[in-house]
Amino acid sequence: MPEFVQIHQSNDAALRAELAAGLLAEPPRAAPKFLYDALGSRLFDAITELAEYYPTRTEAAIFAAHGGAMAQRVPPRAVLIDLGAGNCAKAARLFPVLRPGAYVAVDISVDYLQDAVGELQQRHRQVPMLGLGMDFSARLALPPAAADWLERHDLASAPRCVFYPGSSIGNFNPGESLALLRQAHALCAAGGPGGGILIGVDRVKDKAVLEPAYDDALGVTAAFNRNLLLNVNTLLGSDFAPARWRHVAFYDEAASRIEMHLASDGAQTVRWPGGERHFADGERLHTENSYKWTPGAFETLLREAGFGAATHWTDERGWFSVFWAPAL
Ligand code: AVI
Repeated sequence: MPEFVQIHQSNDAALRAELAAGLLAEPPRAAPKFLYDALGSRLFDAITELAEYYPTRTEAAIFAAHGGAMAQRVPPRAVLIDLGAGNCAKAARLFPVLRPGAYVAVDISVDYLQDAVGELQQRHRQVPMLGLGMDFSARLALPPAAADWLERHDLASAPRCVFYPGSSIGNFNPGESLALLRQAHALCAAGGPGGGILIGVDRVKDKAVLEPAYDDALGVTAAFNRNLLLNVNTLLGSDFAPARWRHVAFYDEAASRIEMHLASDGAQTVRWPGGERHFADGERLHTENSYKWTPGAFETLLREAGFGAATHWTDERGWFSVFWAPAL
């Protein structure tokens, strides 16, 4: 049977304070984590099916084509630590090639993990599995309950493979990415020799490919972006009217990032208990960045984080890369 541990979640008051501070900031912003309520997560799943959104299927093709080569780097019987595991589908597909000795699925809430880890456990009964609910974007480290779980399964000194697919690292700015990778390195280095990180990274490419991926013809990404306003209304008690906000997504070449915003359609005032903000016509609320990397710049970042020389696999168009970097 899998075990589940939930580390404390931000309470409602803290989330409300964070949201209000963002809405009152110059320029106004809301963190991308607010895109992912139940409907937002389903809309994101729909995005991954869109013709324009190439990252998910490109990464899946890289894993399918090069899984065997990856398995030669990732030590067998490693503790596979899956960051942002969700439905655990990506790790599940790699189980037959990576043959992990244990599986730790990490996501913001164990509620997202219960069913998927339960099902995976049915298929791999001999592999100890732990579902860990925690906000690893705030701090990535194994909580004492997870360290105890490893001890109890005699896995405290097994090599650790941090698995971070999906190019989610791109939703952090370079400084935050470095901090997260340093923590990932410390996590691997605390296990047995041979561990490292297996991470999916979206690459710098032509604007003509990047921009439609974040502004699709069906308007699914627009709905995903606007749904953040409904989630904010629920959490903060605000009165955003999603129909009065336009989805804006563009590639900033100098910063190597897609920016997602919501632009006010007409002048309007948004109110919530204890606060309000006036938005001028066209004024933007910044909701997400998605950084794109060159392989060289990402290798340098991995080095700075403490990892050894990286290897990466890519698709034939060179649009996406999966990196393996040993912890040394
Ligand atoms: C989750 N993350 C990697 C997605 C991305 O591509 O940055 C989120 C997303 N935003 C709009 N479309 C997809």
